[in-house]
Amino acid sequence: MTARLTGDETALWDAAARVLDANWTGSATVPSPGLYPHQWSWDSVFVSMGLARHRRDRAERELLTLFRGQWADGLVPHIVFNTTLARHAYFPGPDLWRSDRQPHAPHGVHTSGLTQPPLHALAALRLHECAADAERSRTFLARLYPMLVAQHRYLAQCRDIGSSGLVAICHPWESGLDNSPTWDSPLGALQLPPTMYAPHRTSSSLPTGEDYERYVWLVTLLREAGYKTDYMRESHPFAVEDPLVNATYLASTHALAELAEILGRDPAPHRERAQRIHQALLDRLWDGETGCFRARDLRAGRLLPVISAAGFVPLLDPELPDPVVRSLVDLLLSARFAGAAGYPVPTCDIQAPAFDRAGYWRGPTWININWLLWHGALGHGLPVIADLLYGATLRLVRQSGFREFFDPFDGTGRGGHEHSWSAALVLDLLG
Ligand code: 9YW
Repeated sequence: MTARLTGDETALWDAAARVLDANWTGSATVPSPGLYPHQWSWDSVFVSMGLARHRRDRAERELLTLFRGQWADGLVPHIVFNTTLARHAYFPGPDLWRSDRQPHAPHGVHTSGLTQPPLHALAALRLHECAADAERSRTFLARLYPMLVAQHRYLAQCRDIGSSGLVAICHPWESGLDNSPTWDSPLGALQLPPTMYAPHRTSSSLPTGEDYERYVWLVTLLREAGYKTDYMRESHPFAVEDPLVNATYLASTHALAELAEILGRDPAPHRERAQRIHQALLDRLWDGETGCFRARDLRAGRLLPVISAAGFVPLLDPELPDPVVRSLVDLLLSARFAGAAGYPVPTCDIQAPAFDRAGYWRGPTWININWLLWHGALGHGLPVIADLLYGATLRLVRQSGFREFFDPFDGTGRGGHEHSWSAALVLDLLG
């Protein structure tokens, strides 16, 4: 903990640290006790950045434990299951994915077969930047670097389904924003078999019923095709280039170049790849008319209509042209995202018909999205935006605790309690 914190900040720091301590399993951190009892990929990324400021050894362990689930083709799965738990502890569990039947999957570890936003290299760089012992940190980086390179090779070789330089997601869960209204149109276009039935969720705030049938159907298709790239490219009905996923891919590609330099490796291939992603983001996902980035549906061959908070995450691109940055800032500060809301940033355009202030990724404010935009704003020298996000985020957790998500109008906490990334990112913000 840093000595310059006020008494109030110290209390917040201690409370956040207690959440991470309580959610530590001995080798990794669960996102939320009870609700999410396994290890999730982008949760571990955010958690590691908080742990780096609290218990450095655990930050490294968190990432290494996640990478134990990495497949031989480089895929970093979005869930690594804790197999000591009962199989019904969480749905969908290992039985849906059947990673044990996949030749590329690791032995003795059960995982999903999907990705999540690839922020891992960015986290590794952040861990290094705040390390007290640079030499020890380099040793850790040398161990992680080949795994990160394999992860990015997988994304470039197996997930560039549109041959555009961008990666495509094959399931809403890969976006991290599971039930975002952005997916309503491609999900609605799916032809489900008449016998399809998926167990329904019991929590009122999570996606249920029909959404779940579609989610499970997409996994079933991927599993039966052995999660193979040819199938994803040619036949899978859900393929979308998402601005959040690709902005995190770009930020991590830049981070990989920096890690290469730190380790005395060649950064040039990563720099070249970053250029390609940067250009493709602008060429394919920037919509000059609405002044925002939007997801591209590769199956329907069009940009998807809903404007969500994912459209701001390309602020992570350090080379975003000034007029694009200005448009994003204007939209972020407009009535559609900040106007009536006391607690930015809602996950969906407030004026969109699909906006739902309590609906998980359909409206509420999430700490990890605020953190990504705060980080992007700082990178573009936008202190007013960064301060707005910093202040609102701390106000949320002071008012409502480390909840999973929050009402964007009055800050009411919703979803899980003692949510790990909400606590971890507060530690990172307090620095
Ligand atoms: C689920 C763990 C995960 C996050 C996702 C979020 C949710 C799991 O929880 O998905 O069961 O719906 O959407 O982003 O990684 O916190």
